[in-house]
Amino acid sequence: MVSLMEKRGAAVDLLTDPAELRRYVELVVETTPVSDVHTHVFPPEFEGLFSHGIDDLLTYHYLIAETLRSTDISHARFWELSKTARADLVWRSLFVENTPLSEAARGIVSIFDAFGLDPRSPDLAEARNYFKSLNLNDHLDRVLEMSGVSELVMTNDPFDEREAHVWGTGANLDSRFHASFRLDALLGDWGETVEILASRGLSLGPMIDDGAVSELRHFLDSWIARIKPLYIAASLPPEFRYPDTNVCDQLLRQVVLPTAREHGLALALMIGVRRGVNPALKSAGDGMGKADIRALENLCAENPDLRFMATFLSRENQHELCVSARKFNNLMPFGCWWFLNNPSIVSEITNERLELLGPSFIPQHSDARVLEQLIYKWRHARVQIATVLSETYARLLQSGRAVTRDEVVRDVQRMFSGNFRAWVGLSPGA
Ligand code: RAT
Ligand code: ZN
Repeated sequence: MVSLMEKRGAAVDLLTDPAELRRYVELVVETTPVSDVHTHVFPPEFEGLFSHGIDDLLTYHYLIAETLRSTDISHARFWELSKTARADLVWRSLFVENTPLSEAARGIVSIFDAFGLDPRSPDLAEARNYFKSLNLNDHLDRVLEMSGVSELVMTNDPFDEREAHVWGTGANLDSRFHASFRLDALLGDWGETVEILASRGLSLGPMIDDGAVSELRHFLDSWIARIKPLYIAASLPPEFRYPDTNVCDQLLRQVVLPTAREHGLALALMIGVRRGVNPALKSAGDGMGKADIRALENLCAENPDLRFMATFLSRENQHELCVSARKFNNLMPFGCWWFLNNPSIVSEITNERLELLGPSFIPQHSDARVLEQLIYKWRHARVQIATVLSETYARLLQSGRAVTRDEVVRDVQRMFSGNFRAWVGLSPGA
């Protein structure tokens, strides 16, 4: 006997067979282009900031921390080594003498696989020759295609001299790369900001008075005009509170929020990082802590005309973020950040977001720093997202409502690019 649902299925292309549903969701998630909303990848024009190839991949800070757990070398000695020697050491300790079980190490294996390189090689000779032989612009196109990334957002720091130099040349930048305006230096260390700005001819005192506010606003306005960012961003420690009585609060209220408002820019907050927990590890030494979600809720409540994007480093905060986003429709949760970007946790967070928010969130950003990381970060994330999403549709089917192929495409497009593009004011699907 043909059920009512099967009859309807034939008419409107309903996915009523669980196995077919799963295959179709996997296909759509695998092939839908993504807007990568937060990366540290730069195009080749950014000299000194464009990272690519095997030595950059292996000296990624995630792998450095892991290597120093599996070798006897002292931290000080490690940092004395050249980049090539560090990469050799990482390869030997994590890929030859040990099995690459961690997520960051498996990522390298996925990249080797994508380029047909041998992940069991005893050394890096083959990989080095391969990456050396590439034409960089063709390689960039290929990596973006292999990752299914149609556009990506860089992290642009107006206080970084190298950036100031590139933007100053007026070079025509690759239109797949968007800018974001990262203000960690300003919000995190006023003393250092004053010094950097002094070297650029701006003299600010230790106090944030009207003069300083207007100088700073002018400085930010001119950078925004130059780099045309899609949003303003900052990473913040677990101790971040709003309201507060400190300099960060003053700068947020008097400089950052008014600037976002005036330029119609969203504000992306990444909360929960404890910088330099182990200074001997340098760039690999940051840790995390649980933050107070009320700071973000207060910001959203006080500024209903501003749009916030937010992610947290603590798993507990990610669940709280879903609840906050239900209360504030000017809040967009994004990504499974840094220490949360592991299959088990991506799956958990994506599930809780779907359960609490439907498709109104941005499931992942890559946070890639080295070009080829885009390949593994997106391949791995897509597997988790496809599984969670197909299980969600399967539950819906069990409850009595099947989805159509068009609905699956619509949902994935919304989560992979539509939500972000709408949030930052880009036209849909361009
Ligand atoms: O994920 C990372 O690679 C971190 O080092 C940070 O860059 C973090 O994502 C950040 O944007 O501060
Ligand atoms: Zn980042």
